[in-house]
Amino acid sequence: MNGRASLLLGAVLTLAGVITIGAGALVAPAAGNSQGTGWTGMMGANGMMGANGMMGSAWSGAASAPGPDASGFVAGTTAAPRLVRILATPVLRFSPDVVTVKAGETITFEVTTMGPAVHEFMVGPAADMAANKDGTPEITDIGMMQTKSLTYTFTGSGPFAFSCHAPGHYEAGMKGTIVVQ
Ligand SMILES: [Cu+2]
Repeated sequence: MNGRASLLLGAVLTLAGVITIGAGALVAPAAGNSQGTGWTGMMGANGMMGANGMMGSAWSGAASAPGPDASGFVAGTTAAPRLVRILATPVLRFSPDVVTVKAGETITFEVTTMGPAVHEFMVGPAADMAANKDGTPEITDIGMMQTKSLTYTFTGSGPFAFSCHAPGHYEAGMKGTIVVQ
């Protein structure tokens, strides 16, 4: 598949994903009618695009470890960082866009791109996000369905943040907040 065809396919898959979310909400009260069955077959929870299908499983192989407010929380250390998974979405948002950490905690962020836009993930002092400061820890060129990881230790009280600096993305609001407890 050439690059252009690949890009087009990506756009179609992304569009289908957005439609699935809408259709799922619309047909939920009327499950069993022909329209609902159709969406479920190809695009629904167990279909190609759904939670257990091709698009879902590609990024849900490992769940985020419990956060400070959840039972089972274990603070991440440099020897055993805590895993936080973040989705970079085609609407130029991170999901989740707020991550809570304990002061001094070491976190491994696993960032997966969903959709055709290529994203970046930078994390560090909030002031360095706005400035896109050179030397701030960052992973780049995270393409569709790719996952890349970055490990960062949150020393001090911050404020810390994360952001994407692919052209225009930060300006469009592709940023997130680190809450230090
Ligand atoms: Cu981005």
